[in-house]
Amino acid sequence: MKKVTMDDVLNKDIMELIIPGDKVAHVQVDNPLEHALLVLVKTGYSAIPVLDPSYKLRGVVSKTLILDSIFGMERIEFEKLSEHKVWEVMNDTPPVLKTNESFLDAIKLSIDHTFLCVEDQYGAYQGILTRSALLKYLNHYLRDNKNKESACLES
Ligand code: 2BA
Repeated sequence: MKKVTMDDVLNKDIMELIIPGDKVAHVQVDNPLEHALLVLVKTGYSAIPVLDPSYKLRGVVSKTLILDSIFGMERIEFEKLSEHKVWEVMNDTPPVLKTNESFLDAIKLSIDHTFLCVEDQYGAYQGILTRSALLKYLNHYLRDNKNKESACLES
């Protein structure tokens, strides 16, 4: 595997680390909650992006947000799953990373989020960048450097 330098890390094009939009599970703003819950349960993800019909990012919806919305004072109001739409419960200010932002910007945002939604400079949705993709890349860099240091000490 190619050695990674600190400059490589700081100048890493985040587009090389993202999961492209066509590989990311998503729901539409107008989908009923029951459809969103089904997608979340079947894919196994706890949260996924919400898009509109023009494929623009509108938010993020999670199992927790949906379940929280159907808990009434006395019972679980299952009928709400078919009556309410995704846009009513989603987080409409999801963490967004622009494609021209730096690797360090991505790390900073990822401290509080397991994944970031990625948009280009025109606001077109590109996919997601997961915290695990960033950690995997950093892990490669740190281990590579550690091995280099050990080799220097031994010689
Ligand atoms: P979570 O759903 O909370 O998933 C946390 C981690 O659990 C994932 O980390 C992955 O390592 C594992 N995991 C969960 N469901 C999985 C599944 N169905 N298949 C394989 N592994 C699964 P990451 O892969 O780094 O994902 C971080 C977050 O990004 C996920 O959080 C999810 O909210 C979102 N995500 C990742 N890939 C996605 C995709 N293809 N479509 C939609 N959302 C995705």
